[in-house]
Amino acid sequence: MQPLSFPNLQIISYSDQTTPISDGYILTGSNVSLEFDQEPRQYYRHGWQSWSLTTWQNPNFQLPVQKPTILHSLQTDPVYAKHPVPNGSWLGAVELEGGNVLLLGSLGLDAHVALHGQQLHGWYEAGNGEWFVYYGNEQSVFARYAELLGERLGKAPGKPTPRVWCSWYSLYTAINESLLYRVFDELGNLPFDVLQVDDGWQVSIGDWTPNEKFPSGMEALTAKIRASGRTPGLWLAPLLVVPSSALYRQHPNWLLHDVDGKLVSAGFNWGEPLYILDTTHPEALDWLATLMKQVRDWGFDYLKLDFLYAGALPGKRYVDMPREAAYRQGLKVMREAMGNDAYFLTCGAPIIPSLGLCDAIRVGPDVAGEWESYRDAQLLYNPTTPGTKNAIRTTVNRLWLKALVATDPDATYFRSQHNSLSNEQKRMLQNLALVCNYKVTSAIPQWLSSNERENLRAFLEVTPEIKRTNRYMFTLDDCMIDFSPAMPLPALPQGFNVLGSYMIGWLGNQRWAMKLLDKLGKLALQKVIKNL
Ligand code: 9PG
Repeated sequence: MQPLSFPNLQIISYSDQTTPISDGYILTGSNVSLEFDQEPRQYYRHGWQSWSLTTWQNPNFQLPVQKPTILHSLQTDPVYAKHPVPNGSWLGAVELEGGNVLLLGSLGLDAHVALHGQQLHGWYEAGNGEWFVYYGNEQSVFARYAELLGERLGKAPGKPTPRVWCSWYSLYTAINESLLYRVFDELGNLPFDVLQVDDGWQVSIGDWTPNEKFPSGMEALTAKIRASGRTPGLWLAPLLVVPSSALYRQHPNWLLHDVDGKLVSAGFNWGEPLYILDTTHPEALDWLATLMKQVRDWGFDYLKLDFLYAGALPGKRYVDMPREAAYRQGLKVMREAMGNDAYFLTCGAPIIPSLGLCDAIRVGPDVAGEWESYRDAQLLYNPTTPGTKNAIRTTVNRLWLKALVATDPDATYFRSQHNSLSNEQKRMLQNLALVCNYKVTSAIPQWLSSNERENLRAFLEVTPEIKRTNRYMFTLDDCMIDFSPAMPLPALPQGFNVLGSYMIGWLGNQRWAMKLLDKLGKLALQKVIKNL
């Protein structure tokens, strides 16, 4: 037990060791606590991976367990998905009287923080570790934490962030060679640096070779992109393996199992359960390195590696090591194999363990052409599913990471076709991309009015001066912007919604229902792209 003193605040800390540093303290211990003598006004919870909820919340509010549970390992840290008190990955913070913030942040991996009344409690899942404690103005507290993380884990080299066209948010998995070639032509001289091909090109999740929709192969695709003066980009989910893949049949021993010898599930998507490569298995690591070299040889210099959380799920690994250390080892092997000259975006990635090994991290859930889905927000109470409000909320609450790595807020929309966002909501998303200085869009020129196309061009060309005025407000040059409309969490299900929540939650856990949803999504998509 040890008193820690900050201007206007006395706290009691419990740890193995306490070391004062210039503007805070470093604690050491596998279990540490900070006790303060007042009710916190707000609690900052930090989500585990890109898509997981990051928000300030009422400390007395216990968020309902998000549904469906079949997606817990895909959307949250499944170990803590049902944790009974407010909690978050690696760090936690409280806003106290007067508005200053007290932060407890781990400086290592495999750490978690929870709030118990007037106490922040932090623990490492395996062994000992260091923690940073600081109290003061919110922006400086997070800035100092970022600095220390950078010293421990490394920073991105700070390459200029490219302006990216990505196929996902318009064409989804319905991409094919001729359609993409047509869209690339239509993009004309819009100032994009990267044309990134997303999910839909591969034979299967695990079999990363071009499918029948890309008969000319991947080198023809990169040649087409290069001919337009842009850099080719590619999406892969290299750590996932689905049962229908050849990889699953050929190398069952590379997959991550639990202590009972059962396969560890990374959730459910593409109508199939998701399994995981064990990133401590030497053969799996070799395979990953070969894959990275292969995609570089095809000519892709911008890589979006997705669903990376899978590598850090709990399991019994080939080499016994903490789960996030195992992930980081896999990430390092992939980074080295692709080379530092590739622009590397991690997605669905555990945040802190990815630092220092990539150029950019997606820091929020997927956007969608809809602000908030009634089903997902009101019935499933799921703040991680695709939706523009969810994406803005989590991204804005993670902007402190900008000091360490490029923060990808996901795509922006310009179209009114196939989109229900208001102009104001679209602008909020565009402004967030300017704040992040990370511009991605899936705009299909054929779907844009001439006005919308000009808005897109202007967006790609501007680099306004950004100032943060408070937690949710910024100025872009002289223009004031406010992200607070995206912050409120959904209301708790009440009345009829309680029954709806139960039913939809149950349905969401049925594999047949998820498969059906996948099929229906594909049908709807065919209609949308029919006229392209
Ligand atoms: C391709 C997409 C895009 C997108 C990624 C990722 O089931 N889920 O909750 C779920 C969340 C995100 C997601 C897919 C499923 O999207 O973020 O940009 O690349 O994969 O499949």
